[in-house]
Amino acid sequence: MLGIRYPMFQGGMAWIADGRLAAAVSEGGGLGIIAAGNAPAEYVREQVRIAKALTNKPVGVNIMLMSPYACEVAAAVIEEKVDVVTTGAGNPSAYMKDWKAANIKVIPVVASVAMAKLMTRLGASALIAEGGESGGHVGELTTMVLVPQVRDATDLPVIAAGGIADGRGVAAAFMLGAEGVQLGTRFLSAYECTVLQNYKDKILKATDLCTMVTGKRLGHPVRSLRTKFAQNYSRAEYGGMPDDELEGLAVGALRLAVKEGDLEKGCFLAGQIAAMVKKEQPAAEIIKEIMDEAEPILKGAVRWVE
Ligand code: TUI
Repeated sequence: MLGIRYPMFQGGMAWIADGRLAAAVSEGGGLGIIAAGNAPAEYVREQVRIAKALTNKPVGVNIMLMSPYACEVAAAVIEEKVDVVTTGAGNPSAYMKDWKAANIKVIPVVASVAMAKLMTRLGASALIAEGGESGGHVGELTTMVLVPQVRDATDLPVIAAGGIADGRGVAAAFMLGAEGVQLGTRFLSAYECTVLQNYKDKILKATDLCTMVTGKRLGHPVRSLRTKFAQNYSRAEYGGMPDDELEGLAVGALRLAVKEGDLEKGCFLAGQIAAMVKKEQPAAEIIKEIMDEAEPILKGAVRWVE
């Protein structure tokens, strides 16, 4: 459907997944995805052009639907002739007709069965079933529970996301009914990922309990590294800080982590699988290593009886 060698997407990580990372992933045989995040359309146009100058392979754009610029980015991807659009953190129904008319393949993240059914009805090309092991904005369900239920709710290809960082995770996702995977945290360690070195180092040093979810009280739960900021926010959240003050704490926190490496005020988004990200590598090597590990696992189907 997409003309990619391996059924692997690189997740659209706000302020991190730029044209350079996306191009490197697409050149490596996966689908590179530029994250629009909270940026205006002009940023997205620029990144699409950077990616297209670096690769002839398809590249996607992820639209974060809570962004104040979501509407202008939705129009820009049509003008820039983007091949694939993924969406996150909301319901893209309002844009589906225009994207489809422009022949864009629309692949929304769904966090529930109801959303999977709605997106199927509205003409999505595939669905990303993202469980709460992921970094960033999280739904209620885990990957283990969400993927098979989305598989049963649609005839579309299902791409599993959340908690996958190696070949075993890919194989497990396929066993649950997925036909593709999306990885975010693992690509933070790609050479071509231009995030600050201290962000990468924090991922490389992460251990199993290094992430936590904050923001539930205001209805936007987000998984991030357990930094001083995350712990302070959590204390404020459960300590009765008024909503407007709490919102103020979170404003710009993502950008401060990525662009300034600010440990006091920055929110370092990361998935639970961060502990399994061990070294920096070229994006193409990450993809090949993972898929080479998954292949024999999937070929050697379990036999219970001799
Ligand atoms: O979107 C993500 N991950 C993200 S977005 C982000 S930026 C942000 N900044 C501040 C607050 C919140 C986010 C950082 N990480 N992943 C995809 C994803 N989408 N996970 C869950 C969902 C989702 C949730 C509800 C998709 C649809 C949905 O539908 C609700 C509805 O409106 O019906």
